[in-house]
Amino acid sequence: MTVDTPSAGSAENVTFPGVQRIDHVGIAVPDLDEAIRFYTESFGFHCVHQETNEEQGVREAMLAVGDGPRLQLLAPSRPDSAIAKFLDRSGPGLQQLAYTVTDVEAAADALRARGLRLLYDEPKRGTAGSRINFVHPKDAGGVLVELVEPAEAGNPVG
Ligand code: V0V
Repeated sequence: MTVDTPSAGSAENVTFPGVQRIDHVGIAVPDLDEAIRFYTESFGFHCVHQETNEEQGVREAMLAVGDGPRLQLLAPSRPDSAIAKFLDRSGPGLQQLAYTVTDVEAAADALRARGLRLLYDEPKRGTAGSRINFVHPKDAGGVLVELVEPAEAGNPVG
């Protein structure tokens, strides 16, 4: 398989984005309460957090099992949101893969330097006061990649 790598500078002047771990996997769902029920009753996840993010147009729930990455269930809170568009086009399913980073601005800069398109010029507010940005799926092998700087690691946005 041939993989096209975005144009980048020479190895010595390119920094890495500071990815620490997989933070969560985001799943688009039409009905949040029904999806929470499905994942808790079928797989033994438990819901650790819920909120509505008006800017992103989502009602979301974080589900945990053990100490591994979390599942983020994402339901649209309005019809013009990214999740509503995703559901219309693709139906329910995997929408994003999120990485924990130490510094979301530094991570975004490092990825921009490699030629990847970031969706936002500045970080937005994510779950539980985290700071987030996204890599365009067309620049990341067809995967919408989210960068998450947890609130504890820096100053929350908004
Ligand atoms: C679209 N495409 C995807 C995709 N969404 N590919 C993989 N995964 C996805 N999730 C493909 C689509 O099929 C097209 O492919 C192409 O990208 C461009 O599509 P488009 O029509 O131009 O773009 P849109 O309008 O569908 O927008 C796609 C993006 C949008 C990624 C730009 O969804 C976005 O802004 N997402 C970031 C915000 C977000 O996802 N918020 C909800 C989660 P073809 O047909 O050209 O081949 S909020 C959240 O995660 C929070 C709060 C948190 O974690 O804390």
